[in-house]
Amino acid sequence: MSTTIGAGMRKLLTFLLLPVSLVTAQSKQFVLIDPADDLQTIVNKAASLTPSPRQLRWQQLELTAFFHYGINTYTGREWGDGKEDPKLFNPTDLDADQWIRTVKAAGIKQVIITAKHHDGFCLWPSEVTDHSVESSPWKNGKGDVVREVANACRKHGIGFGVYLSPWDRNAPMYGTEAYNDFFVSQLTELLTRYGKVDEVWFDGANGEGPNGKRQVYDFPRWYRLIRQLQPEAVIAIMGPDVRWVGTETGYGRETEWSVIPADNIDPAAVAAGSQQGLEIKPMGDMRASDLGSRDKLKKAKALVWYPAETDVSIRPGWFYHSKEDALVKSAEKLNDIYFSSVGRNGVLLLNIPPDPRGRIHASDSLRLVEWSALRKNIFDTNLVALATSPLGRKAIRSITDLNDATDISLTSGSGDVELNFSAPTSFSVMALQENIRYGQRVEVFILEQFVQGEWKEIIRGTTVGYKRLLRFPMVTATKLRLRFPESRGEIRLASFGLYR
Ligand code: FUL
Repeated sequence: MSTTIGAGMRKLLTFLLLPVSLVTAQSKQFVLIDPADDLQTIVNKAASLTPSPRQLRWQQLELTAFFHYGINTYTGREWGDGKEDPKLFNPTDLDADQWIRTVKAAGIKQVIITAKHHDGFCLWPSEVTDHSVESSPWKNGKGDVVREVANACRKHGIGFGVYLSPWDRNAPMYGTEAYNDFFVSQLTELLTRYGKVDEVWFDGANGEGPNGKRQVYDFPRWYRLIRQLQPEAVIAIMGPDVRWVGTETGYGRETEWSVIPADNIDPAAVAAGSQQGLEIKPMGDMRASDLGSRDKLKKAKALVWYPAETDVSIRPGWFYHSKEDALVKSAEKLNDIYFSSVGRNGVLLLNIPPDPRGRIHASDSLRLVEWSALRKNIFDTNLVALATSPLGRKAIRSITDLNDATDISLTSGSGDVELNFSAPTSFSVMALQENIRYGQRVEVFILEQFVQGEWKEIIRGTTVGYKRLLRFPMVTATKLRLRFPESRGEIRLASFGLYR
């Protein structure tokens, strides 16, 4: 957003000088659908949307972690009622550096700490409540978990995010307008005390507070504050940048579009230029099995770039309970989740809850180490890099160089990627990536092998987006082709991997 001219002046200039189509073209995260648009026009509009820089950075992380930690860690509950004695919070050996070292070794690039869960207990010494670490025996009330996590993130080059629960079962003013001010104060503390914040996570839970009242959350005000104080932070999942995938299983949709309809983009605001960046949470049915097919686009009023985050816990619960030590997900299960989240055009948000000592328990860290070894083993050698192709060496390099900004351009129907191996080559995993800086376009892809004079299908799928991973029974082939029979325009293929 321009800061060199006043908002009123900018509105006026935009309104006078630019037709609506140009106004929307400035911001590529959303576009209005005109009732007169035919399907092809709508599809072209969908194909033209791209992530904002903050959304792109976030998508490239692929693996992120949640740390659910707080008073519940000491009561054995999942949802506290806000009446817990802060004195219960007493980690004996809190080591945030160990949390970050553990997740970093597993390839995780960003973490989110539950600075405040629904029970209202703050892991940092908030100025606006005593219900915090300040009233706990830990470090004689002088501790700050949020700071320790932020510092460890900075030291290890890991992104840092905060979860601040809008629902607060402790705050006495919850359910009144004063709570929105209280929430703004807490958010301001989190966004100004700890350096760069990369993600702010708002949950949708909106239960009753201590006085039995429900709160009307002032989300627009909170978004404005975040944009002002931490403009590079993505706001998830009750926010404009990142959408909840719709389940807490770790499994995203096989067909996962990052461009989906939104019902609440205000055409008047867009035309007036006052809605240039997306500063509202797109509304619509975000839990349906199909969000972004042509059928859905046809009925849309507006389209937005609104990618999916897939959250799941490594344990049955979100918080640590010792009785769940034997129920930590296996490396194979985590890998299946990886293929079904990151491998389905999502970002995985894996919860790893610290234990009452204030450390990641060995049961969890062992599984993380095993899972990461499993991934390294699978993705060690990209066989595509060993093949020749009529497209040439340079093209093969572009799609195997691990750089998602280098790509090859293909058109639907005629732009096949043919590969020839000098000897029969076996593989059972395929990885594809679109260069989403140009948008998401692939609607159907098919991998085929040439056997006895004929092309025979190995595997097919629908969307690719930032990343698509597929596993299938081992195939041995010397001649292959990857086809894209349906797409929403030019395809920018950033990577093509085949692995054993
Ligand atoms: C939910 C919360 O109610 C859970 O406790 C957890 O924090 C999860 C990530 O979001 O809605």
